[in-house]
Amino acid sequence: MPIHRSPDIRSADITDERLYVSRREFLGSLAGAGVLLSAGERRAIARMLGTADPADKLTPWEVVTGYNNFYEFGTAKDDPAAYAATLRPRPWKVRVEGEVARPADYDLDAILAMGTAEERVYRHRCVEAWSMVVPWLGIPLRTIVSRLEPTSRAKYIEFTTLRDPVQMPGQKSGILPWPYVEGLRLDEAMHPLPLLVTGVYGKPLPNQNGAPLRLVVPWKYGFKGGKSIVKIRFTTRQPANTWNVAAPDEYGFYANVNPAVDHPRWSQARERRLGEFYKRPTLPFNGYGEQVAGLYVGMDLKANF
Ligand SMILES: Nc1nc2c(c(=O)[nH]1)N[C@H]1C(S)=C(S)[C@@H](COP(=O)(O)O)O[C@H]1N2
Ligand SMILES: [Mo]
Repeated sequence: MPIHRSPDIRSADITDERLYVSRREFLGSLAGAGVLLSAGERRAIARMLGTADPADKLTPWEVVTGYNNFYEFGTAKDDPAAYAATLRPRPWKVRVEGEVARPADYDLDAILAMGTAEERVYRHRCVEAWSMVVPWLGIPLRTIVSRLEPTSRAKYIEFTTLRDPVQMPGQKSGILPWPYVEGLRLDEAMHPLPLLVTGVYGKPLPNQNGAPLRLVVPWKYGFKGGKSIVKIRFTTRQPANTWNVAAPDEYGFYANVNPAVDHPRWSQARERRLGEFYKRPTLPFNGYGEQVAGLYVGMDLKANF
């Protein structure tokens, strides 16, 4: 099969747009021109759609889908891939409630119809000091939040994972209080970066990665990315997020990636990119500081860890 070269993409055309380019439009325009992309070219395009550092290489599919935290299916990294087949991601409903003009039980498809899915390559950094680079596919969270119309009293959003010990046998253990809950400040949720993720590597989200809908907030530790979301609640008060409830000295609400704030039991200054041998320095806000530091002006990030 002949390999067609992709058209020249001038970086000047891309830079400003890089957070906003729709993958469907962009890749669609290439496909329409009969262009087949090499893996390298696909990586180059994916980089333009979100990753800050051009040296980032995508973490292989096998690792992204085989090395997971999802305690509803066990605490070992290979448990979710081995056991998450019991999760039934369809049909799926998402309850929207609290300080919002459009509270309802929405069919997943109604939520997905509120926005356009885009592919963005994001660094993903676990508090356990491993990291990956992942081509997530998802709808910008702020698009969906805007469509739901938070009231003027809404200051935070709480995201709740499914609770069903039949589908999620790990919930029979008391390792964490169930269901898993995460939260964001409303202005964090309205930032262009967070995605409500529905897929990865151009495919529907595997169960172990949080099918059918999960959060990804690239400047925060991985635990903020709640999986298999069934409820979105708008609140006036800061939500109690699961890891903060379980171990308040170790995990805060903000969880901004911060090499200057150590976890009580280990340093957060360096990380191992999965597949690499040498650790690399961890970047403030996971490398997204230019885009997000403004959200935290005047806050003590050591106290608000
Ligand atoms: N419901 C739920 N969501 C969760 C978790 C979990 O145990 N349960 N683990 C979190 C943690 S600690 C990380 S690092 C990421 C891992 O996401 P990934 O498997 O897609 O890499 O999911 C987060 N979301
Ligand atoms: Mo994590």
